[in-house]
Parts: sequence; C-alpha cells; structure tokens
Amino acid sequence: MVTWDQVQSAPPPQDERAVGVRPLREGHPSSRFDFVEIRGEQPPLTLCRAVTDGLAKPQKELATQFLYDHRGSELFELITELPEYYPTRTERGILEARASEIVEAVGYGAAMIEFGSGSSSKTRLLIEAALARCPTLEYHPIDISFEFLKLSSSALLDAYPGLSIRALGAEYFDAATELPAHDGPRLILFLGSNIGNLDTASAIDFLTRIRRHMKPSDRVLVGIDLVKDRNLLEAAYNDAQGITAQFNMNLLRRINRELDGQFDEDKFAHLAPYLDDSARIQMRLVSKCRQSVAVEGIDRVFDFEDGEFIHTEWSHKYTPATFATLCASANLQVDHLWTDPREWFGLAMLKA
Ligand code: AVI
Repeated sequence: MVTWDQVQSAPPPQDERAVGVRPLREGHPSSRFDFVEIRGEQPPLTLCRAVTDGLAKPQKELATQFLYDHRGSELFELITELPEYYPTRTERGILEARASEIVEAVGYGAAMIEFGSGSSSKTRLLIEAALARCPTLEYHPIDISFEFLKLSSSALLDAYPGLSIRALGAEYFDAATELPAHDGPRLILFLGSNIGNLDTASAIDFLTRIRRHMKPSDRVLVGIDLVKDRNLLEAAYNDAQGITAQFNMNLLRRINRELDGQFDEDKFAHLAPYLDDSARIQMRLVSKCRQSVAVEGIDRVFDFEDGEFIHTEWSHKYTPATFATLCASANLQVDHLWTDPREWFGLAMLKA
C-alpha cells in the first residue's frame, strides 16, 4: 500500500524556473509512483503582470488562470455540483455508459496521459475499464497543482494495485511538447470541456503540439460542451445561488489581497452572456458606476466607465462540425463522438 505520508514526502516544486525535466522522487519507497516537474522556457505569467497589462488594454481583461487560486478551485468544485451546471455530471454519465467502449477503441496495454487531471475523479471510470482489460496501467496525470497531484495519486494508488503513476507538474502547453513515452498506444485525455476555455488560436496550438508527438496508434479524448439552447447555457454560468458570481468576483478579492488593490465588490457585478456569433460564454466583471480603482502594489489607478467590463473567461461551445474543423486545423481527425442522449456534451476521440 502507498500511504499518504509516502506521497506527501515528495519535495514541493521549487520556485525558481529552470528549463528541462527534473525527477523529484529518486529513491521513493514506492516503485509505483514518480513525480516529474516540467519547467517551461517562458517564465510563468504573474498576477502582477496580468493586472498591469490586462487592465491597461482598451478591452480590459484578466487572464483566466488567475481564477484558480485555492478559494477559486474550491468554488469551481461547488460549481460542478450546481443544479444548473450540467457539463460535469453529463460528461460523467457518458463515461459511465461508454468507458469500456472508449478503452477498447484504443489498443491493448495503452498508457493514459491526462491534461488538467485535478482530482482525477471522472478518470477513475476509464482507469477501471482499462484495468478490467489489462492487469496493469501506466497513468500520467498532468496538473499545475502539486497539491492535487499528490492527493489524487495517493488515493488512486491505494484503490488500484495494478496502477503505476508518473505525475507531471506542468502547464498544459509545456507538457504537450513533452508527452510521456510508452511502447504501446497512448490515450491522451483532455476532459471537462477545458478546451473551451482556450481561445481558438490557443486550442489549435495546444492540439498541434500534441499532434506533433503522436504515433499512429495514439488517441486523444476531448470533452466538449455542445451548442444548445441559450437559456440553458446562460443559466449554467449565472446560477441562482450566485456561486459562479463568487468564483468570478474572487479574482478582484485576490487582487485586493495580493496586490493591495482597492476594488469594492459592491461596485462590480458578475455577468456571463452567451455570444451567438462566436458560440461562447463570456464571463465579465461589470463596473456598476464610473469609478477609479487604485492597485497600490503595482502603483496604478484604473478608470472604469459605468457598464464597462473586465473579460475574465471564454467558454466555447461546439457543434460536431465546428469541433471537427478545429481539429482539422491541428491536423487531427475526429474518429468517434460519444454524446449523452440529449446531446448536451460530447467526448470526441481524435486520431492523427
Ligand atoms: C473549467 N471550465 C471547463 C469551466 C467552464 O464551464 O468553462 C469553467 C467555468 N467557469 C464558470 N463556470 C465554470
């Protein structure tokens, strides 16, 4: 058994950036667990830079990644359980019904690589289906959160004796160019409609990076939220309990806390309209009046007109055709699309 203490004894990633791959767990007591950190060539975007640059643009914006601090991640977990937020439970339903079929569509003895693995809770369905077919499985979760990787790896290793884990601490884009090697086929997972949060150019760039390293037997499984009635879409991002509003507003709280900002939450509102022409939800923080907000930590004052908004997130919705076009731009082909009976969500299997 791999204990929490054993996994926890992995040293945390260091703050300094260095290019390359650094094994952190030499001599670990469990030969079934390994952790590697991939450091990108670019230094990571800091909140300081994101605020300084993003709020100086004519269309003010804050980079989506800063929604996910500890509190933001907790709030997102709550979002996934909201009655209006259908994507998580719908994707889970598809996996419950189709996991064996999905695993069978990839060759015997495939390794699994997962981008943005988080708690890996939905992935368990695929892991179980794979282990029902083949007694051992190599799983490579990739997440920027070292904490999440440790926690979820410990639980998975305890639950599945046939599993071995080589966790990667990395940003998606850095990991996409360092796909873990495996002699047999690889099933690369990008679940949860996370692709929808990338703008179109970034989504193509991400898929292209993966495509460059794919063997003919490899497959990519992508979770996509499908275009549907706008009322359903807008309800999912403007929930009655106001949890999504708190998730969005947490960004202003974070700036106040980390950069000595003076944002008054009562003077901003959360709004997430569905934009028909680009088939995406836009999360906004709307200024309720004309105001100037100081952010003392970066020595800046930002002026807002009444009704002016800060863009915080895109959430793209696809049709089978628009998603196939996106994939074709990355030289990938949709081999199969599994959906729920209402066709609200899809799991697309891509091949090179
Ligand atoms: C993480 N991602 C897929 C969510 C989505 O649906 O786009 C993020 C989210 N933002 C607001 N609610 C959920």
